Amino acid sequence: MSIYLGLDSSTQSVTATAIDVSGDRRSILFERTFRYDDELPHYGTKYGVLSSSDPKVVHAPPMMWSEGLDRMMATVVREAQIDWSQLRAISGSAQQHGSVYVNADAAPRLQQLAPSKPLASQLEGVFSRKTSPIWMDSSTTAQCAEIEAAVGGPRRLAEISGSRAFERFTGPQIRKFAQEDPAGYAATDRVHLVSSWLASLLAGKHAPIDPGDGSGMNLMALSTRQWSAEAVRATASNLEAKLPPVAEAWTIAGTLAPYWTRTYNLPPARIVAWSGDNPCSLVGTGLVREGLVAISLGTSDTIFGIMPTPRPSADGTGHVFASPTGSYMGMTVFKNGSLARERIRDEYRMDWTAFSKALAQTAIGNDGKTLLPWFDPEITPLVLNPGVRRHGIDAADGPGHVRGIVEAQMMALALHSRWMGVRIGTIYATGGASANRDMLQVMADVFDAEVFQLQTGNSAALGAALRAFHADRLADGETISWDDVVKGFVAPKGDTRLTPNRANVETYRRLIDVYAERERSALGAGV
Ligand code: XUL
Repeated sequence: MSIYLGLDSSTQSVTATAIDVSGDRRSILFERTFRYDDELPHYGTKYGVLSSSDPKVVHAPPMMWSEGLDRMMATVVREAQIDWSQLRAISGSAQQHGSVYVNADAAPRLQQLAPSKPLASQLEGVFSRKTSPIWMDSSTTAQCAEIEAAVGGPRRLAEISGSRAFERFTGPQIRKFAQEDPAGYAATDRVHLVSSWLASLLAGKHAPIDPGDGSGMNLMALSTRQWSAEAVRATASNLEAKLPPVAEAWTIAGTLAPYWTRTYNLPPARIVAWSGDNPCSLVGTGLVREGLVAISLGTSDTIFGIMPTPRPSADGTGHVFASPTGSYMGMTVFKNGSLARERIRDEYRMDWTAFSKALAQTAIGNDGKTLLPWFDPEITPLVLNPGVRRHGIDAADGPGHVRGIVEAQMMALALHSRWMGVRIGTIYATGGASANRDMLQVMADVFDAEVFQLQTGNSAALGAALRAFHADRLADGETISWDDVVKGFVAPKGDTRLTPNRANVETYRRLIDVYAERERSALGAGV
């Protein structure tokens, strides 16, 4: 038996997936998720984030993520009936862009974590910024403009880093911190991403950032997969010294530190660099070749696929990220994902069954009625002042809203992934809401593509476990292809296939132009 553990610290929850790879026998041994709000209520988060009076400011406590990791390791060891002596490597995935600011005490504290004391109490005082801005934050428009101006404009920044400046990206967030709290910035010895911080806790020393998650910072040069001196200079003074090194996703960051081996009776497994949730999902959905795309329906809705050569989006919509397979990925991200679906479900007092029923009862195309689903500030397209715009849908019409939100989300996904220049014929659906086949039928019809459900909705945690396996084999001096890494884990089941319905495809071909026009006119009116 060779056991690999993948962890995913997402916006709302933590997931663990343990896999066994023994020759051709490959299986998922264990999967477990808990929500931060339920498991660690003392942090006072709602949906994993702290409330704020300004909807543009969205932070979460870095201590909660740290304690969440500890709590998940305890849960895994307690609940999984697994021979943990066979654990060979651990890797992880985390929500992207969120940053963790620590002072010079962090390095010695990481090294000296004592098994006899709770982890959180041993981290008291190491965070030089008490709360961490996360990907849902959109409060850095001024800093985005300053950084773009300093490097020669948005196109230039996209050429360097794969994306124009985005409010949630780490560089603009670091700049804002340096401007608003110069003393806190000066006291910061290291700026980690959520991913590299959690890897550091496991390894008991500062871990590197991988190029996949590094691409979400507006600081890394895609061409070299190293920090871009130009972008770093444009962001904040003395930043180079505060950034961990960038190292490929298969880097061994260390071995499981004594805190973990002694507290949980685990072997000194290899700790593989962590990455972002989307790069990990790329592996966990088996998108290791060009031509397929995945759509993840989670807190954020994302669409992504492999891109062998980086082609940044000319209109500034999407991102090119380095992929943990060593290649590149194109991606577009929407903020109004599952929380927007849940708002409609809750507002009209439904459960998911009633939500699906409402979808089934309403006419395809909603008789031309649409809504623009901007409950919260939106990333794609950029909407800073939120508000749902309804076209013909009555405020009391629950089923109309259900169809309205699902169609809006699917049309926005289709519209804003055109920049990738890929004819999408097959989609792998993942994330919590991918369990809902009625929603996936709308996806198939809007995209005119076949849609498959994967074996697990937890593709980020599975991707992390598969990356741990890949890195472990490389560290042993073996060569292993990515096709071989994902074999047996990610093949979608044939009986989950949904195919587009001709008549519906025609309806959406017309409606998407109407939707695009309504979106354009809302944007033109100022949002
Ligand atoms: C990616 C993004 C989100 C988060 C969610 O750019 O902002 O998908 O990674 O966890």
